Amino acid sequence: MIWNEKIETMSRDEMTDLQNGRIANIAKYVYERVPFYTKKFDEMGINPDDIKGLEDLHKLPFTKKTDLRDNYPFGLFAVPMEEVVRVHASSGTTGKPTVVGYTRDDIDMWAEVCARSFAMSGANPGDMFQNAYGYGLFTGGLGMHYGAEKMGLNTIPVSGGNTARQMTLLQDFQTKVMACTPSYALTLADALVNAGINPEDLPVRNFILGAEPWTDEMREEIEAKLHANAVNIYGLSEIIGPGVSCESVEAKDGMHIMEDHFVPEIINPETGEVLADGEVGELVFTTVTKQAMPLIRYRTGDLCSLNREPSVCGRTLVRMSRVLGRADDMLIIRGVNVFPSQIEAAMLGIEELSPHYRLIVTQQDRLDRIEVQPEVTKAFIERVGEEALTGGHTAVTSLQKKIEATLKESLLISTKVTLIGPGEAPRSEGGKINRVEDRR
Ligand code: DLL
Repeated sequence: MIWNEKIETMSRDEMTDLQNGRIANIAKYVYERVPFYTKKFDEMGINPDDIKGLEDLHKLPFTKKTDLRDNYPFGLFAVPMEEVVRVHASSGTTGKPTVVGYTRDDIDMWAEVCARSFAMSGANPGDMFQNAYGYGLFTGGLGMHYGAEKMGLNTIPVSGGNTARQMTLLQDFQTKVMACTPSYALTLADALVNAGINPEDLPVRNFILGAEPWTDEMREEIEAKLHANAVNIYGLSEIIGPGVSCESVEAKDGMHIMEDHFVPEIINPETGEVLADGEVGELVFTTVTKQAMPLIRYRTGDLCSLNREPSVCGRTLVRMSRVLGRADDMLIIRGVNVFPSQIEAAMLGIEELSPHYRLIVTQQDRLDRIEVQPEVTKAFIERVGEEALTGGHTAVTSLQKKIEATLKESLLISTKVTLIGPGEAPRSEGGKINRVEDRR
């Protein structure tokens, strides 16, 4: 089903008209209400009345994550605190968290874009829905929760982690739709098999996965293991949370951006120049309807491309590709740009490996070096024996060589590969996973 036919199948001309009006409004709104933008516009000599729409968007300043930190916690809010009904925050690894705020209308809009996402993922009103995104300051849990209730799903607010409980609910409540991170979907698949439960016997058929990068190869693995559809959902706290974009289950080919609320651009991350559809660059959003904390040309750090071709699902909303990496987790290994997702995609075809791995990044003589530690399958260990991994067994050495050759072919650089045993690589315990150990 399509949740909002009028918007989601709008012609390009109608969408452009809608966006033009909203861009003009938001430029005035932030200029009048947010001192940070008043100052920025004045410094750049921008008169908000001159901003008439999409064509003028490139004249506006970028907003960066550091601007949120500099105005911590509520300095970018455009409404008095009495109008703010919710705050969320995303935990950074260093420093203060990034704080975002919502008015009641913002919460309604968020529920709307999440309801559209559920429909895209194949959910229908009345379906049993198990929400395994974390509830709390993280936007995943509550964001999806409100969208699910808006659609009329039977919402189970189980939150993240506690795999034993997730499995009980999947069986006893007969869950049909489930949301979690893709890495947790894999944790769950393995746990089900270990508990002697065949996922095929469970009614769960739609997984709505996001909050971290993953690959098409990983989708195949998840779908095969769980006997279900897995669609990609994208979002970030600064823009709203989950529901910025989502794939349709019919196409599974790029995530439709809710562009009536979040106007996307792709830029060259070095020069800031706007790139054409199809070109890979940094994704930038202008929120055109948000009240509490609207952001102008917010630089997400996520690298992807845009596609305006109509989709087989009937939606006309522009699609973004998978996130290919983050501008800031790109590793430069002897002059070559490498993203962890490329390594993952290259290794997923190798039968002796599980989909789990760890990457260790070090620096020697000011050069990044990367050690790839893929985990072998149980079947492989049963064949070669427990000690083989450390003992220089020929099967191990030849597998190592095979992986090194595969990585060299896809990354164009040599990497060191060390095999690790089943269960040694990090697993998702419910939330986002971190596979890169940066020792620089
Ligand atoms: O992760 C919101 C979310 C919750 C999205 C649940 C989807 C599902 P943050 O914690 O602020 O918000 O992290 C945002 O996560 O800039 C991306 O780098 C990454 N990310 C989110 N979704 C995807 C995805 C939530 N589908 C940051 N693919 C973003 C790749 C994703 N990366």
